[in-house]
Amino acid sequence: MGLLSHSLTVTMKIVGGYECPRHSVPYQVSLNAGYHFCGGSLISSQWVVSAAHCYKSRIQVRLGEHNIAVNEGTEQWIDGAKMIKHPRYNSYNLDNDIMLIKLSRPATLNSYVQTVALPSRCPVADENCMVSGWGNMSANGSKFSPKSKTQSVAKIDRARRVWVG
Ligand SMILES: [Ca+2]
Repeated sequence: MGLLSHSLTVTMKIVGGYECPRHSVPYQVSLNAGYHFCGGSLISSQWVVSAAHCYKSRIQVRLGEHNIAVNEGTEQWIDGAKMIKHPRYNSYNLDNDIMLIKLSRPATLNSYVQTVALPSRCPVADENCMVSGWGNMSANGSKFSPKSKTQSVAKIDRARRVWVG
């Protein structure tokens, strides 16, 4: 899960994406609980936006990652201090599937770790958007992710909903 070019978070998995140029999506973070389980986007030095269905009581935010399986020297691992689900999140239909994570200390912003701007407007139907994250590079999962960031292009399919997935 990542952020769109218009700064909209999506909940779908990245399938059939391609590997990003290293650190070309510096706001994309990995959420870790002993394993990678979701993505998120850094919106300020101390706040990450993710999806409410990714909620856990303990989350470590991993910033500056490209390959999440190896140490590349660019990572900042910061524990989440507060995980705040949207108060009207509905786990049945995923309405309001959004969560804020406050970091226990501010991230150091550099060329590997950057914030992304929040959207200034809502998306429209059929609008192209860029999705990033870590996921399978084929739909049936037979081609394993290199554990590196991938990105893909998707379309907004419902004009009144932020979530694509
Ligand atoms: Ca790494």
